[in-house]
Amino acid sequence: MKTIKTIIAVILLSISITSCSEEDKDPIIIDENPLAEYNLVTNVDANNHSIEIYSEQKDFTIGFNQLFIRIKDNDMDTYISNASIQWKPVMHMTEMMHSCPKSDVTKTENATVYTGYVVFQMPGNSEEYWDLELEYTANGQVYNAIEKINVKAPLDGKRRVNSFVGEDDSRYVMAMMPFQPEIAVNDFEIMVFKMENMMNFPVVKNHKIVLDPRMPGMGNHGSPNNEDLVFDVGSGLYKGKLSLTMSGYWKLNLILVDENAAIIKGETITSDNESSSLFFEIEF
Ligand SMILES: [Cu+2]
Repeated sequence: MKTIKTIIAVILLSISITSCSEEDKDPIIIDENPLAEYNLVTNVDANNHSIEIYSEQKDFTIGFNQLFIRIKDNDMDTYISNASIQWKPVMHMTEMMHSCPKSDVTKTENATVYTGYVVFQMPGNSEEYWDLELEYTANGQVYNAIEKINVKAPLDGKRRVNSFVGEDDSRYVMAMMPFQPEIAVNDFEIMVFKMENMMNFPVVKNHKIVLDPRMPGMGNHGSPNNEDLVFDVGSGLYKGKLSLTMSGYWKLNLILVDENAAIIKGETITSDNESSSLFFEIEF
């Protein structure tokens, strides 16, 4: 009887130890990758750090890229929190070097995760390539890193970015914000940047974007209830409504108009003119 009691006591004790240690495991779960649902697009090894860059997409792609960064201290085997990060993508072309539109890198709710966006206006090729320059401060020390990155054209070949010279002789970059098109009136957002010089691309404010979506494969018909895009100060985006009445290939014809109603780029669709020189494409 006594041995049975002892055995029961041992069993109970071991159960409580097990459940206790199970609870103790919880804090360790912090080590789970908070970016597991994103794609690791590059890992920069520098300064005994691994700088991991994640994207919503599979690769660095021309157009809008929302990116996430974590910096791992390889000695400590921990991720650095409260770093401040600056980045500069630079394309090395045969004739010149230039950057592209980008946001600042900001902190997220997770202290080890930083985020920002980059709008690549052209892909790399065998002779021309992109570098990502990083300067970051961690634990009071400034570090630099640089990594060659592979910026690709989208697999479906659809246009999500326009890089052009406007009627005002300025250079512009215009990117479509990623969205899931549906047979409905969709929220539609675009970012517009001016190429001030080779390295600076400030957001263009207070213009207007006229939207005329068409289906070239079906007599170039349009759709009702579209709304032209107007500038939203809070987000820095141009926001409007895109009406898609059926699935298939749509050409989203655009006209960029400045604050004085002067056309910067794009043409009206008529029976003689089937498309604008400024457009995005979707197929769904
Ligand atoms: Cu280039």
